[in-house]
Amino acid sequence: MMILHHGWRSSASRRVRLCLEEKGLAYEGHVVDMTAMEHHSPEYLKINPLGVIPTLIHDGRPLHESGTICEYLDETFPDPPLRPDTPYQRALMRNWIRHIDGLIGNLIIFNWRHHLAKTASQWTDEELAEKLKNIPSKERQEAWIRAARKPYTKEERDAARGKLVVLLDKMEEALKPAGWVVGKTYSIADIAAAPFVKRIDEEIAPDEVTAKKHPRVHDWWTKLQARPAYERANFGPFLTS
Ligand SMILES: N[C@@H](CCC(=O)N[C@@H](CS)C(=O)NCC(=O)O)C(=O)O
Repeated sequence: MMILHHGWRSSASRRVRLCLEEKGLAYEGHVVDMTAMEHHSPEYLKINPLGVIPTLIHDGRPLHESGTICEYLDETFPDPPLRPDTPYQRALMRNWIRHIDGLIGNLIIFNWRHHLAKTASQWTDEELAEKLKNIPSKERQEAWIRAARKPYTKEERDAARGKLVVLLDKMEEALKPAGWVVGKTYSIADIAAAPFVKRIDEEIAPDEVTAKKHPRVHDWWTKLQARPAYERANFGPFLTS
């Protein structure tokens, strides 16, 4: 049995859920409560030294990094395949995943405002300092300080939105030959992009995921959401509760 430590609204977790569902793999889901800092507890840091979600446990062994987890799942359970069949295209797929991973900070600017800032802003300075001690990376410490004390400004949100729109531009170009991000078929590159496009379409820049602005991305997104695995992966709305 596989166990997935995840969050319903976490983009990286959504990727892995989508991959598991595409493969038709059964798993036990453990929701990690980020507002309670469960992902920075000593027990969790043992299975995920970066203190982030998701983490997959397979055969008792933990694995972190959503892109790596998806590739691991595809190698371990090859049917249906989710990687292109040439080394070159697989390399391109990895570069896409890496590129999209590098954009996560631009989602955090929006996500955390709705989701974690409400809780974090109520912590006292002492509580905040105590929590920061358990966060492994400087970058994420800074993100929590921002969530707790210094909300992102309109300029920062605009800049982040701009970078996410550039992702759509890049995808628009990549989708030209076959309607998928890499090569001729659906792959982990599409899975990696899906949670980002979900957030952009839902809230960050809905007018950009349109037939008028990015027609190929619009068609790709319609096609991706129609996949039975998408429904089962339960991306859900971000902005509720
Ligand atoms: N590159 C990592 C990113 C994981 C990540 O940033 N997860 C976020 C949720 S989407 C998280 O756990 N954030 C908690 C924190 O930074 O404290 C992956 O793809 O697994």
